Amino acid sequence: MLKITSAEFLQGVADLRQLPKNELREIVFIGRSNVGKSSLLNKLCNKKNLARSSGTPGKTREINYYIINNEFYFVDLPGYGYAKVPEQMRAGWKKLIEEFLQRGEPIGLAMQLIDARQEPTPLDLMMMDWLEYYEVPYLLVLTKADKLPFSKLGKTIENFKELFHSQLNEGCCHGIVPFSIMKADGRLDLLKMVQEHIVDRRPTKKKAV
Ligand SMILES: Nc1nc2c(ncn2[C@@H]2O[C@H](COP(=O)(O)OP(=O)(O)O)[C@@H](O)[C@H]2O)c(=O)[nH]1
Ligand SMILES: [Mg+2]
Repeated sequence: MLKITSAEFLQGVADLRQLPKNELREIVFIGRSNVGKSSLLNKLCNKKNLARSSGTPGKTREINYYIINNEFYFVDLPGYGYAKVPEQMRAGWKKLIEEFLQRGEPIGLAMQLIDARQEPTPLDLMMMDWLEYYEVPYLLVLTKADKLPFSKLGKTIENFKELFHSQLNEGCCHGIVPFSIMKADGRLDLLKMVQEHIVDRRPTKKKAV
């Protein structure tokens, strides 16, 4: 099982020219503001304040890079869906995210977060369309699962499966995982997926002769 022994904030990126020079595999976190992205990152790393939750939702416009075990990156994309963001900023966000996803190969896995209690928003669906289009393997993570009774959680997962059948081509979706910061089990499921996707797509090292 993957053990996270070190996790540090590396840098914020507002423009793809500022991407870290060291090309390591990336695990990318995507979701609307307030969905629980910072909480998930902190929980996976067992660090209380690694990902800074921004006071004003929608204010973080940068892609935040964290370096994990000196081996791969956790990448926190700016949250979306905050109503008060001006149109011009929204266009900038779209361009940044689309260019980011187009890079393809460095991205080992994306985690698309959706609140377990809510229907996916049009922006959530657009994000999943992009992930499919750019062939990024991704997981659908249903956050705040503790706020739903167990029976309803099962129904929610069924509804998402339906959605994949009817609207998305589901080729790149590697699973639907309920998650709660209150419980340990979702964390282990996600770490297992992280481990698989940093190993599988890692470039082969040169053999010593
Ligand atoms: N009950 C519950 N609350 C959560 C969970 N995850 C996040 N939250 C709360 O939701 C709010 C937004 O979380 P945050 O991680 O800052 O969201 P972000 O904007 O997506 O980074 C905070 O008040 C968190 O404490 C969860 O699994 N269960
Ligand atoms: Mg956050």
